[in-house]
Amino acid sequence: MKKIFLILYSSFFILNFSFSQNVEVYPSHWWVGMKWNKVQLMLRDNRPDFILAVDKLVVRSSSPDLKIIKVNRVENRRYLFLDVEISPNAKPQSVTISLGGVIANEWQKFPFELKPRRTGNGTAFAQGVYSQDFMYLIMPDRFANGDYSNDKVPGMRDQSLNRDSLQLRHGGDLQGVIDHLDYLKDLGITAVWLTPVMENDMPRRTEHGYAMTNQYKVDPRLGTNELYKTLGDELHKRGMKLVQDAVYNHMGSYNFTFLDPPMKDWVHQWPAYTQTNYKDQPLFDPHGSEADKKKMVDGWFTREMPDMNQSNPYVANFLIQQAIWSVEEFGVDGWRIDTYIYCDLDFMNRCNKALMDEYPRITMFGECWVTGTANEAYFVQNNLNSKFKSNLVGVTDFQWIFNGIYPAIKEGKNDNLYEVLSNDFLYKEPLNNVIFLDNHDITRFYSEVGEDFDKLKMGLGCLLTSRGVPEMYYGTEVLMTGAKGGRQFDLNVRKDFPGGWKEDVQNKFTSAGRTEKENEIFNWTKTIANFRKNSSAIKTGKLMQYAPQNGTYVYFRYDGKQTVMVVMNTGDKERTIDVKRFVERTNGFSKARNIVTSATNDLDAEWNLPAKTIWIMELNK
Ligand SMILES: [Ca+2]
Ligand SMILES: [Ca+2]
Repeated sequence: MKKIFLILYSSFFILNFSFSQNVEVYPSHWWVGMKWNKVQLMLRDNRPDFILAVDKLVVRSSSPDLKIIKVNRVENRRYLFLDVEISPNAKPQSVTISLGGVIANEWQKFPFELKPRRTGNGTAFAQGVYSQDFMYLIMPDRFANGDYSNDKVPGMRDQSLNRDSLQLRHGGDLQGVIDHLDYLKDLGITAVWLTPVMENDMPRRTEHGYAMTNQYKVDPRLGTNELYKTLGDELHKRGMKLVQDAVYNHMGSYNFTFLDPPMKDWVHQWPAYTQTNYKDQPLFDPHGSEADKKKMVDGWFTREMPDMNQSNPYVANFLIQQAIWSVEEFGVDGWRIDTYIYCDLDFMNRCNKALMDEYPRITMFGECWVTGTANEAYFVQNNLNSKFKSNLVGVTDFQWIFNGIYPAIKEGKNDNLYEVLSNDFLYKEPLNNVIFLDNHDITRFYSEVGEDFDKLKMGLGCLLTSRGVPEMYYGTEVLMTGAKGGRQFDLNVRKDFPGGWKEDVQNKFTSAGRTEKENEIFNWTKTIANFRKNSSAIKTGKLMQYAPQNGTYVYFRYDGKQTVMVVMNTGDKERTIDVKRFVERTNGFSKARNIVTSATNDLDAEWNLPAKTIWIMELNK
């Protein structure tokens, strides 16, 4: 029986040698030995007048290792969804899938590769991003231009290229990121998160990447799929990690699945354009209305960003498979998930689970821009007694920055930071919260604190010693400024990194190109980040904080091996602290060494803390 099958398959292959150029396949290939071995292939005939779902359609596979389980016809007959199953024992090979009607010469054939798994099998990649890491956020169009030949790509809708306007493209790319990985490593960075790199073939405002038009193809102005793979490899070579920015909630309105949808409910349809209410409360409010909840989840983010219908099983498979495919293809280590709270949360749990099943160490953190710790905890693994239980590993911790750091550092209100951290009992693992001073959507921290150098130093000191996964936005280490608001809205926080373009007069990637102050903040960051790299107490230890007193705030990071004491005076005047008050944690130690200046203080003394100062002290016997 087996032999006959083999003969049939091989003769079939020989008779039909040329492949159709017209069938697009998503995902384009898969791997042998994956847990996710039942794959739903989305096929599309890219010729306007041709259909794939012909009458009396027959679909064949050239290999018994890839079985066609089900052929799904959908409303749009130019599409087909094939459920295939890959044998657990399959060897890497190229399978030919053929589609045909009654007449033999009308067969359309395409190759489908079953590839060997990426080297390391999920150990050398998919490593997860944890509190041990220091993550750097880059908007690739604005960081460095490593390839001038891809600045404008013929045929793409946005043909702008003008660095004088923040609305237009600037030419930065993946090669520019690769060229500066050693700079980042030197700074102490261990993980790089890029705003989305997949194709955004939109007519305007394409700098941010959140309006994807093809989720499987790297934007040609940033590079190619191959170059993105190289970026992953180059990061791993340096012991660093790749974080991919996923957008599951929406896509760009020029996405091919919106211009030519497989079915009407691929996106959420409303009788008239309906925008989300941007309100997280209806999702957990016991008094909330279904109408508000529906508007929140199914309403569109903007007119240019149609809302994907994740309760449609075809959409769900498309998104989940794209996620797994990206990890294996590019060597992704962790995910940042955009607009998490606008997604179907049950779908998000399924998607996260599929990734965690395939890659046990992988992590994902969601953008949960909400106000209130309980609200934030709802969207992540938590200790709440709510009906819905999220399996999300981490969140972008907007409470830490907005309700904790801003009041503490801008106004000297340390109590606010103390209170925010005291609410950590709501999180299952607050160490997984991603903390930050700034990102691509909010005012740069240096501008937020009125370009007060001491306040920036305090902020960075806190960022690198508080609990959580610290994230730094590109350029903060060289005093980049930019405030959100006004006509430019978020564009002032998306300026170019000076030195990323060969025509730049200043090059702040080198110490010679930086001013004294810029070098001071760069070295401040580098010193603490590199201390942190070897500090078990900060990376994974516990936090103990003391109620702020007399304008000062003191917390400890500690484990069985190490104790680090962080002392802050956020006020305008020198303050005295009596260190004996902290005996619960200083017991057994006699000295404290400042990890930046190496100055040593006795622990049985009073310390005079200058105004606007943070001291990070390692305790010694
Ligand atoms: Ca370029
Ligand atoms: Ca939505």
